[in-house]
This record gives sequence, C-alpha cells and structure tokens, in this order.
Amino acid sequence: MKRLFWNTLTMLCATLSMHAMAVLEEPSGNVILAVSGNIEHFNSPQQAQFDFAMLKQLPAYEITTQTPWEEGVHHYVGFDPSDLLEQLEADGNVIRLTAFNQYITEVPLTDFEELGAIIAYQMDGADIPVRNKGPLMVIYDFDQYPELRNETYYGRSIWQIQSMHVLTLGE
Ligand SMILES: Nc1nc2c(c(=O)[nH]1)N[C@H]1C(S)=C(S)[C@@H](COP(=O)(O)O)O[C@H]1N2
Ligand SMILES: [Mo]
Repeated sequence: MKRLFWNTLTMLCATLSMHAMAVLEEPSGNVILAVSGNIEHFNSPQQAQFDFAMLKQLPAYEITTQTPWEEGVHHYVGFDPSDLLEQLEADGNVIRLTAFNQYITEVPLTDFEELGAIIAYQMDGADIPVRNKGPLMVIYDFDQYPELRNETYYGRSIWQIQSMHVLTLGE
C-alpha cells in the first residue's frame, strides 16, 4: 500500500512537471513579444516570451485590405491572440498592447473573435520591418467592415507592438 502510494505520487509529480514544461517552450530566437497578466504558463519569471518561430506556429490568418496609413491594398498574415492566450490558459476579455514608442491601447478579444482582426507579422509575403511599423501590428479588415473606419478602431490599430497584458475589464 505504501509502495503504491509513493509510486503514484512520483508518477503524478513527473506528469505535472512534464506538463508545465511541455506547454511553453523557451524562445530560441530574439524575443519579439512579451505576454503578462492573467496567464497560467510562463517561460520567464513574470512573462511568457515569444520569438518569431513560436508565433508562426500558431494558426495563421490573412486579411487583404486597405488601411488609412498605407497606399493601396495589402495582404497581411498573422495570428489571433485568442489562440495564443488559449495556449497560456489566460483568463481575460481585453489585451492591453504597448508599442516601442510607449503608445498603449486596449483591444477587446471580441475584435479578434467576431471581427476577424489579427496581429500581423507579414505584409505582402515578407516580415514587416520596424521602419515600416513592424514587426507586429493589429490589423482590422477595413474593406470587409467599412463601419470600422473610425477613430476607435484606428486607435486600436497599434503597430510596433512590444508587449501584451491580459486583463478583465467591465465586469
Ligand atoms: N505604435 C503606435 N501605434 C499607433 C499609434 C501610435 O502613436 N503608436 N497611434 C494610433 C492612433 S491614435 C491612430 S488614429 C492610428 C493612426 O495613426 P497615424 O494617424 O499617426 O498614422 O494609429 C494608431 N496606432
Ligand atoms: Mo487616433
């Protein structure tokens, strides 16, 4: 009986620590996005850090649209932060995004789930250089939803994203 207990406990601990390790790998390239807030999985003391390869492992979505800050129609590819937050077992309804220039905006997760917004990492088939508002930017499909062409959604269209904080607002 005692033996069975210890064997079970050992197996349980092994399973738990394997689970914690398997869920979130360490970035091997440059960290381009740091996620904090109400998340369950970390790979650094207070954050979940992502390099490009990790972001590109998430399901990819595309939007082809014109935006107020680019001439002509462009093709964007990126991820849905809801998928990333699911991986981190995050709890929240809003992401607070901060850019390199310390611009901050809050985006409800429903914008990604219901309006199909993405965090883009590619434009016209190439990574987006920092001088062209990369490496990460929120993109709405302004052509499919012309009603989004207003200051609320322009203000949420943050570029040069550096970090993401998950929180719950309005409850
Ligand atoms: N990184 C970053 N993203 C940003 C901003 C900013 O200052 N920095 N301004 C926001 C606002 S308020 C608007 S209206 C749109 C368009 O900004 P622009 O008119 O300066 O091009 O980008 C949004 N994204
Ligand atoms: Mo704005």
